[in-house]
Amino acid sequence: AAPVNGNGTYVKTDMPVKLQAKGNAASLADMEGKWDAFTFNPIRESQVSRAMTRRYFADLDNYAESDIVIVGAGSCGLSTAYMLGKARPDLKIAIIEAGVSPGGGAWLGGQLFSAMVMRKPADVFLAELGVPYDDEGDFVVVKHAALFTSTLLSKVLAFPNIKLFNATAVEDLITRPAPTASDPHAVRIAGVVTNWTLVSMHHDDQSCMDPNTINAPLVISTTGHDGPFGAFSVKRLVSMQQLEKLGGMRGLDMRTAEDAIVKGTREVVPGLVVGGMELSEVDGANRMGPTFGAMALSGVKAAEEALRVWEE
Ligand code: AHZ
Repeated sequence: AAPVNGNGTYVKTDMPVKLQAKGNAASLADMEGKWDAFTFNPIRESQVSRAMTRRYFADLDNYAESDIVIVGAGSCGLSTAYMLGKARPDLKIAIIEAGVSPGGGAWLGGQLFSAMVMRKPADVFLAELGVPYDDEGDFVVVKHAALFTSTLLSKVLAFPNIKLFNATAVEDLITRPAPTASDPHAVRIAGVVTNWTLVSMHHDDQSCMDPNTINAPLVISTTGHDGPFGAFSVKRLVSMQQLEKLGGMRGLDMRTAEDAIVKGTREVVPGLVVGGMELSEVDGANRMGPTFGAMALSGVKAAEEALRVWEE
């Protein structure tokens, strides 16, 4: 059979016919007890290189015009992507994640502990994903945070209309003038400026390496609270004078923080929806520490907000 690409469609291969031979197995059972005679099918290094680079550059070309860009693939950004990918297979959605490994802070439950706590009613999101949990009354516990994150990630990556560009940082926002009666300098966000994260980290000691761009009428920013990379878009809104100042994330209060983040998830300036802990920096909301229900449901609401804006 011809090889298939990630979208499940058949693609032409450059592999010369004379290299295609032996070593095919219909199932793992075909290999059992036959390891002495085992051999992989032949390959040439350039085929590996081209198999990767051709797809990557085709994706860069394709997603240079996206419908929605999600900045940050933490628990909120991935939850947003899941909802959008499921609801709207017709939309082209790019996720830009600065880290090599997507998932943000959601690989552990808190500190170095494995279990992840979600307060009800966020259990419905786990049920939607098919992630098992222990029911402890008002909250549920997933046995390992990585089970939540890897399940969510695997579903997001399987959507044919979603492309994750990891190890890629958003360095700036694209803006277009959108003056209003009260603010002649108002803009709308119209895409993102990107660079490979390793390049972004070396602007101080390398000569100028200019960035790349993705045009999109709608950007959803979920870059987490302030830190080396976090709260990226909302800090930029302040420096470009589209927000007067940030409220600044307040201390931890589990009782109030999660409701505030979910309720506050919204389009903060035209074309930019903000969700997850990045929002706490805008609104001066408390942090919640190691409970993740608000991240999942802020993602659900961010997707709903994005589709409302999209349809306007
Ligand atoms: O790498 C970042 C992380 O994976 C990524 N990111 C940040 N800046 C970026 C940029 N370009 C591209 N400029 C960028 N990617 O954004 C992701 C944010 O994930 P996160 O897990 O930090 O944020 P979240 O809001 O999805 O989840 C927050 C989880 C927290 S923090 C917290 C507390 O401190 O009390 N409690 C919870 C539940």
